[in-house]
Amino acid sequence: MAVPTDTLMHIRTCPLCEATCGLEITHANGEVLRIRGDRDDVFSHGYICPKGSTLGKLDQDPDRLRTPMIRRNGRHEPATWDEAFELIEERLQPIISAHGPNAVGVYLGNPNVHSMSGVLYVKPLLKMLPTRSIFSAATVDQMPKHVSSGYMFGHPDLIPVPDLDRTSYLLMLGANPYESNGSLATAPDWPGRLEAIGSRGGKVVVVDPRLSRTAKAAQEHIPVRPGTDALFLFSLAQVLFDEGLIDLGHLEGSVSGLDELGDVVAPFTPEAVEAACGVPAGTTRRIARELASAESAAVYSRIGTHTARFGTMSSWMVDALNVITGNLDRPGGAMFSRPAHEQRRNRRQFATGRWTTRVRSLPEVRGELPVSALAEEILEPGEGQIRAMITIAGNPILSTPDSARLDDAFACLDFMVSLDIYLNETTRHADVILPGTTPLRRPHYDFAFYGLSVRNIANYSPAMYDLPEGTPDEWEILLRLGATAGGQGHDSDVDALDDAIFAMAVGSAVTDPSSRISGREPEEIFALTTGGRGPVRMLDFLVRTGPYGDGYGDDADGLTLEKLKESPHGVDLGPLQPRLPGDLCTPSGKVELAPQALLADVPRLEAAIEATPNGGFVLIGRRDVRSNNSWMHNVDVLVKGRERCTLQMNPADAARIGADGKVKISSSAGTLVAPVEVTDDIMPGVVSLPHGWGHDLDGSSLSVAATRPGVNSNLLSTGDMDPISGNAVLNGIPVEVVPA
Ligand SMILES: Nc1nc2c(c(=O)[nH]1)N[C@H]1C(S)=C(S)[C@@H](COP(=O)(O)OP(=O)(O)OC[C@H]3O[C@@H](n4cnc5c(=O)[nH]c(N)nc54)[C@H](O)[C@@H]3O)O[C@H]1N2
Ligand SMILES: Nc1nc2c(c(=O)[nH]1)N[C@H]1C(S)=C(S)[C@@H](COP(=O)(O)OP(=O)(O)OC[C@H]3O[C@@H](n4cnc5c(=O)[nH]c(N)nc54)[C@H](O)[C@@H]3O)O[C@H]1N2
Ligand code: SF4
Ligand SMILES: [Mo]
Repeated sequence: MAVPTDTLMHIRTCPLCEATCGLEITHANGEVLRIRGDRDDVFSHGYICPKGSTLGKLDQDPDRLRTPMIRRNGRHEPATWDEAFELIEERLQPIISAHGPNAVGVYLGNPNVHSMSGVLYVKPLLKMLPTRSIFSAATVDQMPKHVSSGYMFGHPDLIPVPDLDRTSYLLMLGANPYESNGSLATAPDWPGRLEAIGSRGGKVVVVDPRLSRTAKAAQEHIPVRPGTDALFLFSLAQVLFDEGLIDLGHLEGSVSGLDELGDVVAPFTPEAVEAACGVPAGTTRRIARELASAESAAVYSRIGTHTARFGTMSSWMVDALNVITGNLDRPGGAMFSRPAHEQRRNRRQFATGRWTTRVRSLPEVRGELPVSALAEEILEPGEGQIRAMITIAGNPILSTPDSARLDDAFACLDFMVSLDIYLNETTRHADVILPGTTPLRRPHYDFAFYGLSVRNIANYSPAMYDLPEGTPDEWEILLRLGATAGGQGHDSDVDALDDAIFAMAVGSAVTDPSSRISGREPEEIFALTTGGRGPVRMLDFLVRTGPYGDGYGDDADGLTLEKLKESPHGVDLGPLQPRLPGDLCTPSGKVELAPQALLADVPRLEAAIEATPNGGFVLIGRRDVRSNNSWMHNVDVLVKGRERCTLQMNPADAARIGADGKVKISSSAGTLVAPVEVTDDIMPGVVSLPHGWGHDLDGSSLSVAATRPGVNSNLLSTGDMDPISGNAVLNGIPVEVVPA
């Protein structure tokens, strides 16, 4: 390939998943020539996965939306920004006037946490449109972790991460970072970091109904019956209490509820739960002793345990095990990151259920409602019914449970707006689609994931391409949408709104006695802050007032946006440091091992001890490194090759039912037909189908994805949920499988 003379090099952080890899992008004349891992990145050291190298293709995808679209007579047609916002105002305002703001539902998808705009500007939108009908991908994902953290540590975002690079023992449940690249524990190159644990004489144990790639690479794999992790985790704790292996380490004196915890786990002996979990009692006892005797150890669990009936019970016991083995908040154990943008958190009692859903009275959690309840909140007539929807970077028609019903519900809405980069399964229902900003055209700093990182890192990337003339950035779209929906008019002054938001942030910092800029003049702070406006200005402010910041002058060596700009490969702020008890936010100032709200769900778990398998199949999901939930299947290099949307089944099961070729899978929610893949990697009685497929719905415009549509696994998931967190049950769904 002849390299054009005007070739440019751009360094940026990949925003696609939680791993935050550094990319080195060679480009010329508006075309990406090559993307490879940035070997000088302080965190990823050159690691990259197949998705990271496709950002140029994503940007150039002809199907990607570049102008607003308005649906007229059932077809989406290009429109101007003014036309789009005028129509939003004209259609949304009467609904709000007649039925109130709760008649407008909002669904927030996963990419919101992968962009500066989403993290910083969705909140102001929701403030302007003060609806309580808020739903997000969090309730098909990690809500149990927020709930257990809220009760145990006092804040739903105080989430400990395994200290991967220093631990000598990692017990990992329901996670497959060889495919997912890790979640709620940010680390580029999980595979390399896991292998290093083995190389330094440590051990990785993977608990998973499937022999996943991660399980294959681990020192030990323990197959578990789907949905029974909580029983297994409770029994580990039972052994530790029973055998006198409790050691609180440096948290001695900072923990409350130890005796109650001991009492509550007592019935969950390894022998009692063995039949339900499928884990031999001897194995459970051995793992408990290994955990207790390891030089350092971390228990870590992810989506396979969170999207389950006892998601919060599992999440609680994971951290309880870290505490009672003395591993919470110590090097090599489970620790808390301290990101550069962190602001002080106050102590307060975590609570849920401040309001509830209308139809099933399901509690609000963190200000949102379970997405499993969205369809009924739209379909069930009556006071408080949702009549209009705003979806922001989400594809709930593929990603959330009982999708056929949600598809029907969206078709019944009076009005819908989507902010998205594609006309896809969800946005095809929208009356107006506003085109979002793609990764190469926006600045980036990982607000969400540096707070969950296994090392403290700060890395800022400017936009690689400017936005085309007249195209607003996503934060501007969010503000204009908020103002339009909130009745401030469709052509509000977005810059003035942004200035007001920034002034508010500065105003509350200078009047907060604990802030580093307490008592300073707001005007002085405005004048010193760089970054123009929008999220980059806010980043400068947050970093400078954060734990490593220059404090606007009180520490000349401290971090600023300017310093981040001078370090395109990132700033390494070092390994994680102990933070407890000082940073606990519980009213008691202690780790709460046995919060009442969690104790209340234990009887339900106890009843599950008796629920032994009935011989039917249960369905679980899985991820493939080339996918990213539902939305990267339009990039040809990621979907070519062998079919990946297959139902995995154990050979013994396949022989028993005569499965060969295609099979029909049915649950109480629906039926679909998929190719079977017979493999020893999955335990008998369990079948696995990936999510995010099913790109064959009329009205989408995904020309590549449509050639390899696959099937939507969420046609089979039901409205079933973990009652404490409202998280959907996506793993462990009873299904019937027969040859098609
Ligand atoms: N059965 C089953 N279902 C699952 C899961 C599972 O394991 N099993 N996993 C769940 C999990 S963990 C998650 S997080 C959810 C995800 O659920 P969602 O967030 O609802 O789904 P995504 O597939 O991530 O869809 C993202 C949407 O954002 C759009 N998009 C991408 N980038 C941008 C951008 O920069 N700006 C804008 N405006 N739009 C953008 C895409 O086109 C797409 O429409 O799925 C969940 N669903
Ligand atoms: N390639 C790729 N990467 C991704 C994504 C993607 O879609 N594709 N999505 C991103 C998102 S939004 C998220 S949240 C993360 C998720 O990241 P992970 O949590 O690592 O998710 P998975 O890779 O689905 O791994 C879940 C594992 O749980 C197992 N499992 C299923 N049911 C059970 C059970 O009952 N018990 C136990 N112990 N295990 C069970 C499955 O077999 C699977 O191996 O990945 C992120 N990264
Ligand atoms: S692992 Fe995640 S962050 Fe790294 S290149 Fe792949 S998609 Fe991007
Ligand atoms: Mo997720």
